[in-house]
Amino acid sequence: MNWHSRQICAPRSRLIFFGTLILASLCAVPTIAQQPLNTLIVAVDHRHSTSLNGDWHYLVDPIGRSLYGPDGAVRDNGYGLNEHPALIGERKGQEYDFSNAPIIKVPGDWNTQDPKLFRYEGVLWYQRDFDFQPKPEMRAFLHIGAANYRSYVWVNQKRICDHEGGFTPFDCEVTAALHSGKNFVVIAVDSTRLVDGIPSLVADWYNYGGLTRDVSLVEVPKAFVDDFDVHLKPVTMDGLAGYVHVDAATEGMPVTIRIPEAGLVDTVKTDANGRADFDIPARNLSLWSPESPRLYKVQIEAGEDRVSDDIGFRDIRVDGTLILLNGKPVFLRGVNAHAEAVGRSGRVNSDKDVETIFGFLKDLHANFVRLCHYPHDERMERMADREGIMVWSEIPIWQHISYDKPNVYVKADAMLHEMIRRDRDKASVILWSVANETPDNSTRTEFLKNLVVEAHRLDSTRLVTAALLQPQSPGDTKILTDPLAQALDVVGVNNYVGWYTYTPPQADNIKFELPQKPIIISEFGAEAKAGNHGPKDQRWTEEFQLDFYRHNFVMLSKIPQIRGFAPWVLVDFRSPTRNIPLLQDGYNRKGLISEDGKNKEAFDFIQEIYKDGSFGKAE
Ligand code: GCB
Repeated sequence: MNWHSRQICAPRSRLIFFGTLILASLCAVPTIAQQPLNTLIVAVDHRHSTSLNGDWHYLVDPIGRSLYGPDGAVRDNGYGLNEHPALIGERKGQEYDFSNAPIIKVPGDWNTQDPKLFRYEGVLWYQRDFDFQPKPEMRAFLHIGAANYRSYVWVNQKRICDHEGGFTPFDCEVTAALHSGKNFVVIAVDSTRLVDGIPSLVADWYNYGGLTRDVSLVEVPKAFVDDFDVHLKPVTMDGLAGYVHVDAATEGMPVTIRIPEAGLVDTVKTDANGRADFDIPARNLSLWSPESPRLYKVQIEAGEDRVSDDIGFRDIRVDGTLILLNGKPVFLRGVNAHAEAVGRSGRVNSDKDVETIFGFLKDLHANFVRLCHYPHDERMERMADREGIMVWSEIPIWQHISYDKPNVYVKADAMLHEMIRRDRDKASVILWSVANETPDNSTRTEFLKNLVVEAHRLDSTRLVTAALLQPQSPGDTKILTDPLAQALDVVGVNNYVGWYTYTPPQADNIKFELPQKPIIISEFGAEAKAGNHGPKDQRWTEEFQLDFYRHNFVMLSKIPQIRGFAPWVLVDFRSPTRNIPLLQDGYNRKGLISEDGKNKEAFDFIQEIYKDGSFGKAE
């Protein structure tokens, strides 16, 4: 059975709080449970694949008529059939034609590729032809790195799969739909914001629509490794453990895990579900850390299938209020980053975009980045692995979503699964975040606590966190009372004292009472337009932003259990809610760097603090 359908309809503990009745209704939720199947193959970037990036034809359907029928269900006679209008004889089909439609680049959001589409939110159809020669005994999957927000896929007129969620990959099996020679694929992407979507209607980032990440065709043997996990055994650190899952395996199929550089090899056998667990003693591994980001080539062999990955081994855990990396206290000198390309418009989706961001991180002397507020392009985590930058990765639960709706929980759960499944092979990822700044009420708390339990169940080798709202208690002592904190390993606290409340100098007198857990100040920041200079009490000047950080570091450094900082935010980013002409012009200006790559004064200040490294050395 397919991974998604299994995850949605099986009676799992995480759904218990909705009760059995609701669970039964979950399996009838049409948008997810009845959708054609898709899966998620791990380490696709390490497999041989045929890129389908490049030029695609596109057609805009602003009212969605070619995709949805009058009842809202997906039509089976829409543009997915890729028909052509009859110029002679009887009318046939609908009135559209991809063959002479304009061209759009994939990967890429549509908003920044055609000025007419800049503010467009809705349905846009992509189509391209490709050549294919089926190989005997092989299967083919269409891999889509991310498509925002809902997507519907046809290949050679067959409806193949759907996916909801704008920031995680999915793979659709196309073996039976492909033939020798010319084939075509049509993908409808709908970026409409939904009350029951994740995020919901409102977010402080741009709703870039489309096929925003790589698209490729992956060919694998009939039985192939679709998922695996190879990790250092927590606490004892004296071996490797994990599993390999083989899709379409016969029971008892041998699976070999080999790490030549460490002289390790083990062969285990799949069980009736295609899963093979292993446990390999290993005492002399060089452990991954920011100072020494060692990666090992891990080779997995199952039947005809071979996959190799670059994996680092490390232990991350909490001891009281400390975060321990490989048994030693670590302090996270970080920053937040949105997935917005620097120096050009649009989403980060190339090696060059990623290198630019990591150039800034290195320049800042950061050892940590919070990839907000959704999973980023997989290249980011790969680079973090190589560069020794620890990562916080988050699903897009941002402030208000429909916490009371079971089908929304199903979506959140799917996004959590997809995030963890894609990136569990990345040593750099130390924190899974289930949400950002959510309202403190019991429905929300139950919802998120269940996600925390699920994250731990899926992955016992990482810490679970969430960014909580700034404590709002009256007076100068801010007491964090949100009960969600108790469920978290590490508590993220967002804080805008000196920007949304108080003035920067007033921050000196503010105190915090926070849980006795490791605390990361997951956001703090103030806006400044690069090049706008003036007195330090004048908002939107670089001097104000600098003064904000000076006072904030004084205030925040007094929190004894603080284990990391992430200023908000590395680079100015597009936001539909930032509309002060000349100062904002559609950008959130809390960047330490402008959208065209210029450092503001605050960058240099934080760089000095991080470079010095004495901060957080106390332990
Ligand atoms: C926040 C949000 C972040 C916003 C930021 C701001 O608390 O988590 O998404 O962009 O504040 O600039 O207001």
